[in-house]
Amino acid sequence: SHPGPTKGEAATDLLAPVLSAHWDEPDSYTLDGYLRHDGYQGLRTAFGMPPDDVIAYVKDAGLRGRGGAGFPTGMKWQFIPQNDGKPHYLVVNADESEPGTCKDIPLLLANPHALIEGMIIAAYAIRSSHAFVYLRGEVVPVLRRLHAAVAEAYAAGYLGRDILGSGFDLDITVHAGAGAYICGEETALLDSLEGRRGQPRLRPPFPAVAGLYACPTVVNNVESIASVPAILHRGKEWFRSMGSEKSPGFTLYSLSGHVKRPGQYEAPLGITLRQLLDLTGGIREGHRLKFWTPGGSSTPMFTDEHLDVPLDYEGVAAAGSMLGTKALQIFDETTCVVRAVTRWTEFYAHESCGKCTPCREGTYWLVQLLRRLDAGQGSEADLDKLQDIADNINGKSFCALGDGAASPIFSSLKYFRDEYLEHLRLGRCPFDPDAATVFG
Ligand code: L3W
Ligand code: SF4
Repeated sequence: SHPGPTKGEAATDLLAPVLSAHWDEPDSYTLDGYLRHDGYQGLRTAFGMPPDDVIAYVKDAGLRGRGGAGFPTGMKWQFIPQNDGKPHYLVVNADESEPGTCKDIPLLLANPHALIEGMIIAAYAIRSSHAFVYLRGEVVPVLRRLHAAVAEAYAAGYLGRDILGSGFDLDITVHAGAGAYICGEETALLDSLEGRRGQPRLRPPFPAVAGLYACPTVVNNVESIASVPAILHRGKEWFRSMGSEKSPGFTLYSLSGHVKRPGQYEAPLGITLRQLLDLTGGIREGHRLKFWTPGGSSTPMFTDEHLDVPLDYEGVAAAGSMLGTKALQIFDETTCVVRAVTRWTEFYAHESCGKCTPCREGTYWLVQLLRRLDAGQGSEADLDKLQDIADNINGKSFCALGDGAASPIFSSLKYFRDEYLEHLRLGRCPFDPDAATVFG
């Protein structure tokens, strides 16, 4: 089974189910199930256009990367040099591991052919004949499902030689990673795919210039690529009729935590948390919102002041955070913010690849300080030390993992400094009186 978009009693007209429209059908993941709902029609449209026109079309539609950075997808494709005599590669980043992020895995389980169709269109556009999916290795059921869907696509003539009589050839290789968060960073992913230890490379050169096997490579998130077939089939005007000028279209918002009906909610960009809470039935009974993340733990946290922030790239940035992966983790007033930040920081310290000093050493020391504070030990000077260490990681690390690790420190000190002090005043966690021995 897979989580479908749960419809609330009210406000369902705010939803825009496209990728998730048929997830509740038992065969949604099969080729037959996909074909029943216009599957592979976007590909037929694309094959009727020269590759450069497909790139221009996706660029005009305004699709932006759904993996965290929001970079324009068509522009990324356009960076691939033409007539350079080198192989070009398309690599799909399916290494979903950002805390709270849980959209690509259900999408792959329920609708793998949307990804495969999008990959064929993207590969055709950038003139690539070999595409890869780099999948998070722990999710074995997804690996099996993806292998089965790729096999179905080969058998039906959507992959392999002379696809649909177009003269275009494409092979897809599905690769399972070994479970490292850093391999979701695009250049570490490429190193890992080449068989090396996954650590970020210096950029530039960006993958578009020198990526997989030093050849021009497009790396896109699962949801970005899976969104392409609907754009080709239903039109860029349809896509632009949702969202805003700079952030058009639909997207998957993943709500988790203290909400009545957690799950995937597909809606136009720019919906607010207040509206999404209407759809989820709200915060669990008898409780109220305390803090939340707009796009995973790497994006600065928000509070109940931010319920009406438009959840698009510009709106969230203007309010001081990032849309990121649209992983909305919702915490009510029973949650200790110091404990939550400690857990996230333990994750970053564990996943730090060790290549650069600010992140490798800094995340370790953040964890030591946070565990002590969580147990009500230490002193107020430790809060300044937290800020100082985070300052020395942020913007001074080799890749975005370091910035991500610093972000919950900054935002928790900004909004919840008093809660840290309350731990020190009581000599224990105010939310968990029995946990005074967490440290040591
Ligand atoms: C050619 C240029 N290409 C930029 C390409 C670049 C990349 C894309 C975006 O980090 C964020 C991070 C996490 N010529 C180019 C160019 N590109 N300039 O554009 O690049 P960038 O550097 O803005 O971001 P990024 O390195 O892709 C991604 C945040 O996402 N994040 C992480 C989420 C984790 C997951 C997951 O687990 N699935 O997505 C959450 O917020 O912190 O800021 O392709 O090559 N001049
Ligand atoms: Fe590795 Fe962290 Fe440096 Fe990124 S910031 S290269 S994860 S040590």
